[in-house]
Amino acid sequence: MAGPRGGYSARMGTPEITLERGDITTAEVDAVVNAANSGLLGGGGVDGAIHRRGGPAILEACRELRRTSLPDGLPTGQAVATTAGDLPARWVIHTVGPVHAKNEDRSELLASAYRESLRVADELGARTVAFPAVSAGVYGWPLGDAARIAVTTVRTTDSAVREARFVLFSDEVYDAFARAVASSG
Ligand code: AR6
Repeated sequence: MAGPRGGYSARMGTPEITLERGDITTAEVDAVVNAANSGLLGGGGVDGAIHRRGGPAILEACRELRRTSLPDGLPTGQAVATTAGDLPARWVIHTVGPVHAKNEDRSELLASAYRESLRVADELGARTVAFPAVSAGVYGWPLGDAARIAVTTVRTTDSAVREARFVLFSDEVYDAFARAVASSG
């Protein structure tokens, strides 16, 4: 394929999407994505579960990021990696999804959270990546929209990641993702 400067850039391909009902802290993958907040110092939901199960090394690595490259925290839609501590993965990729807003379309920020997570995964050399339903809990996104944006974004992002495994915590969330996969072809 002709690149922007007339050279040739090989397309890496797009990840294969798989769905699983379960707890992401048990996922045996190269990298686990965390639905974090900008402060990066932990929280509830999947963030709390990852820090609990992964142990103090993750929090220590997040504190180090705040001390060095991210003094103001991680902006919404961005992603950054740390050790996975005691999780059965090599890295945690922390991303911050947008809070849902009724009067503003923040879809692009949610898409960015997935794209940036895949970009960081590529930098790390991760080939299997587990994702939660970013922004679909405390941050209030309607499940159908959250699932559709997640699936269409991952499906259209050029990446060397082979498998993007959505690990979904309830039947309701799983069903929303299954519908999104079915309707995105
Ligand atoms: N494995 C997989 N999914 C999980 C797990 C788990 N162990 N635990 C919860 N979920 P949320 P957000 C699901 O609220 O909406 C935190 O306090 C959950 O059922 O964790 O992006 C952060 O620090 C839901 O479907 O993330 C932020 O402050 C999905 O994970 C804020 O919440 C996401 O729900 C981020 O909110």
